[in-house]
Amino acid sequence: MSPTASGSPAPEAGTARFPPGFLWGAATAAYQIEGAAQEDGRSASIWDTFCRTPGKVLGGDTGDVACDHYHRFRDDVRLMAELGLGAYRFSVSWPRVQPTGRGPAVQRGLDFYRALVDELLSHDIQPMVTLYHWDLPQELETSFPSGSSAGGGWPERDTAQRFAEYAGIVADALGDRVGMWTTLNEPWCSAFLGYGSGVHAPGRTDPVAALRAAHHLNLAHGLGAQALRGALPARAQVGICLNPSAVRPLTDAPEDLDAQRRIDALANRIFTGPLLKGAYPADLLADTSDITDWSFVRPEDLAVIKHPLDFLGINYYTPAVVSAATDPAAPRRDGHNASAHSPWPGADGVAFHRAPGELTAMDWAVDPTGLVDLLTEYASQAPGVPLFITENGAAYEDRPDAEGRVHDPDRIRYLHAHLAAVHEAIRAGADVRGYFLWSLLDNFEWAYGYSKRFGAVYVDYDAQTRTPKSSARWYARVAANGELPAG
Ligand code: IFM
Repeated sequence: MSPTASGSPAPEAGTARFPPGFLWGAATAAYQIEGAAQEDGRSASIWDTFCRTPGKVLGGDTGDVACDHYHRFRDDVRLMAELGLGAYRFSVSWPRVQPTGRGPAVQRGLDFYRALVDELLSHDIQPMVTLYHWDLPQELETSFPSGSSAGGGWPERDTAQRFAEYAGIVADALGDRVGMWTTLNEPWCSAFLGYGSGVHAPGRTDPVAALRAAHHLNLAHGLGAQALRGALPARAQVGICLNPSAVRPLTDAPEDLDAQRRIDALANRIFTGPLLKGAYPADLLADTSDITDWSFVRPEDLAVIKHPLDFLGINYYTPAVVSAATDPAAPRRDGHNASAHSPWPGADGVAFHRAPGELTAMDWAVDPTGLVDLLTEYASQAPGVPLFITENGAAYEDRPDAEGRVHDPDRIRYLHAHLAAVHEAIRAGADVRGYFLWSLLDNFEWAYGYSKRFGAVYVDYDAQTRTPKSSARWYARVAANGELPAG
C-alpha cells in the first residue's frame, strides 16, 4: 500500500486553503464522555463490565462519570459554538436507548439525543451520528440464541440483526434532524482488540472469535445501512468509520513485503474487501485457513455488506511498520496495549517496529505521510465516494499552568502537519469533505482510563471544568479562515 518505513516526503506546511464547504468538526464517543452510566434506564455495556474486571483498565477507571456530558451537554455545545465548529461527531450509546440490545427503546435515552441534536442545530453545528462506538449492551454478550457455540457478542451472527433493529430505532428518532450517519466506528478494534488480544471489552482472546466478529461487524454495517435507508429521508448520507492502517514494510526484502501484505489484509482489506468489492481477499482466507474455514460467511451476506456508501470515514493516528519476525518471542509493539495474545490471527510471524518520528503520549509516532497515503489510496479504491477524516489527533501530557491556561504546542504541531497532509491529498485529487479532530474533550481513553488526554479542551475531572487548550484556539482560527497558516 505504501512505500518503505521512511515514508513519502512530508507534506509542505505552507498556507493552504481548503475547499469551500469543507467541514471543520470535532468528535467524541458516548462511553468516553457521557457518564450517567446508571441513569434514565441505561443498562450496562461490555465496557461497564470490563472496567469492573480487575486489571483491565488502568487505575480501575470507569466511564461512570467521565466528562458528565449527559448533564452538561448544553454547556459543551456552547463551547463548540465558541470554537466555531461546523460539525460534531458523537456516538449514540446503544444500552441507553435499547438497554438489553433487544426489544423496545427507552424514550428517555432517545430524548437525550434529540435534545443534543436540537442544541447543535440551534448553534448551526451539523451533527454526525455514529451508531456504534464499542459499547455493546452487555446482555448481547452474555445471552445469545440457544444452540449457538459462538459465545455471544460480535462473534454471534444474531448481534448483526440486533444492530440493524437498533439502527432503525435511532433513525426513527433522529432521522428528521440528522443528515450524516455512520454505522460503526473502527470495527477492527471491536473485533481484534475485543476478541483477539483482549485488551478491549469484552476481553476475549480467541482468534476464531475475532474473525467471526469482523465478519458480523461487516454484516451489521450492511444490515444497519439498509435499516437506515429504510427509515431516513433520501437526503441522508450513510457511511462507516474505519481505522485503516498505513502499513509499511521495514525493508523491501520479500519476507518483509509479505509481512506488510498479511497485516494489510487483516487491518484493511478484511473490511474494504466486502464493503467495496463484495468479497473477502483470497490471501486473507489462505493466511487464516489453519484457524477457520470461514463457513460463518453466508454467500448472501456479501451483497448486503456491499451497500453503496455515501461517504467513507477515515480515522488516522500513526502508521505501522512491519517485518518478518526474526525472534518470534520478542514483544509485539503494534501500537496497542501489550498483551500475551495477538490481535493479528494468522500473522504470528510478523514483527512490529516503532515508526520514525516524534512520539505522542501514546508512544505513537507522528507521521502525517501515512494520512496522505491512506487518503490517496482510498480515493482510488472507492472512486466517487467522498472521504471524511472522522478522527485525527494526539495525546500529550497536558497540564494547566499557574494561571490555569493549558499550552499544548505539540498538539498544534501535530494538527498542523496532519491538516497539511489532508490538503496535500486534496491537491492530489482525493475528494475529502471534512475533518473531525479527536477529540473535543479530554476523556476516558479505554484501557488507559483517564491517563491519556486527547482533548482540544482540557477537562478537570474533579471539578468538571473545561479549559480550551491553545490548540483549540488555534483550530478555531483555522476553521474560521478555512485556511492553514504557514507552519
Ligand atoms: O479514543 C479513541 C477513539 O475512541 C477511537 N479511535 C482512537 C481514539 C484514540 O485512541
